[in-house]
Amino acid sequence: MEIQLWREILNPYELAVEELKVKFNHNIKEHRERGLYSPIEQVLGRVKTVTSIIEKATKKNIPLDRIEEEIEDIAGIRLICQFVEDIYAIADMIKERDDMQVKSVKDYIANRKESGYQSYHMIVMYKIQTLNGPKTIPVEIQIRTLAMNFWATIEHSLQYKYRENMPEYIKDSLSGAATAVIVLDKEMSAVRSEIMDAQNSFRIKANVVASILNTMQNLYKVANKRELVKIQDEFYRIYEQDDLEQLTRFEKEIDLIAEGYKVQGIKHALN
Ligand code: 0O2
Repeated sequence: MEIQLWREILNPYELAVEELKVKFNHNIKEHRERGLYSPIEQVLGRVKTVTSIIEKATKKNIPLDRIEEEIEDIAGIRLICQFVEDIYAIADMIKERDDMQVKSVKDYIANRKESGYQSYHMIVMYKIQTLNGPKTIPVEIQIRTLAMNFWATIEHSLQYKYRENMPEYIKDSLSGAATAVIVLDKEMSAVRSEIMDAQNSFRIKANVVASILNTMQNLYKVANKRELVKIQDEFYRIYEQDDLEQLTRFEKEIDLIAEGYKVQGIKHALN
């Protein structure tokens, strides 16, 4: 197939990946801005390379003119999370969305692959707009924990290196590592609520402090120096006490002062 034709075929998949990366990253941002825990930790996306598409088509006896109908992971999104529980929360969230329809699901966590591979796969149908009008295409969404992703990334590169001839001792150590991933994810799940609480209060505090500093910066342009020094001293005093409630109260107070000067800033959540 000519390169121009491949470009035409792959274009819609590139658009879908770009759009979905923006949407899922926005989902993380929305959670954090509201001070909520985000089940999605990181978003990755890729369009399968032409070589990899041809390899898969050859392996599965798919004629090149049937690629679009038969290969469902040309567009791929990977959602990485911290805990196994998050995987199912994300899957539920995806099922609820009306900008994509779930076509099929493969739960390689409940049914681990023989290789030791664990991940939750969804094929969703997603509509994009092209110069020729709307087009609905499949996108594979892989959802997995950081530990599962670490294992899959290493195993994938070893698979690539050894192809069908992976030495037994490497298979054994991968299998041992896969078991370690399960144990690690279980241990993490057991302390999930404590970890979530710690991360959340750290993020909330960071957001409040960022907002205070932003407002103080805006006040610098308009408020009188004596008032500014007073505000600054008060901020340091409260900051040193490490009391979130007091910091939040102080944030509201200087917001009111800034509002008086009409210089209230837009708040940005920190990641
Ligand atoms: P790439 O390079 O990631 O795109 P099949 O591909 O025939 O095994 P199918 O029906 O296409 O299976 O879908 P499945 O089983 O959901 O797997 C699709 C993708 O999941 C794979 O894409 C891999 O990304 C990942 N995957 C599946 N099994 C394994 C595994 O044992 N180890 C690792 N590391 N990844 C796996 P591609 O096209 O194989 O590769």
